[in-house]
Amino acid sequence: MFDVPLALAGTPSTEPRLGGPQWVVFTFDKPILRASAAVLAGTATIAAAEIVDGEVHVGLSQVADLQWLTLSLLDLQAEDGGLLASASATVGCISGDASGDRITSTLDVGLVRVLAGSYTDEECFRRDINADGIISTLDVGLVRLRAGQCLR
Ligand SMILES: [Ca+2]
Repeated sequence: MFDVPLALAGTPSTEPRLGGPQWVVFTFDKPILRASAAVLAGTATIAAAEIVDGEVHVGLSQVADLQWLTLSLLDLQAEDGGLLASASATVGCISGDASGDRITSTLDVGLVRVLAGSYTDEECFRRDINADGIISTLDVGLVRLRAGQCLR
């Protein structure tokens, strides 16, 4: 699976794949021992909150499309005993937005179509809308269906 880096300032990044973000990974300047996760804004269900190699991995399900989703970590404790009250991150959920401009349009359809037949890699994963590992006519159709959406 390929990852969308989340911006900590300015306009949040968007997730173009169906079902929205499945996992959000929080990395801190020191390893984390424990944390709990909550949805601060938007619609999604926290399916898991795990510590993996000192990072906090938050698993999501039932993520609504066309929304800004903000996740919050609470009761953070670092391995060295340090405490942090909370941390949060926001991601835009707009399936079909291959270009990442928060609008679905014929531009996105073209971006996906031009790579139809390619395997998904770090460069082009935003165009694999159904995240099945290949950019295909299925993805072109999905983007076309969603054209005309805008995340404000
Ligand atoms: Ca695909």
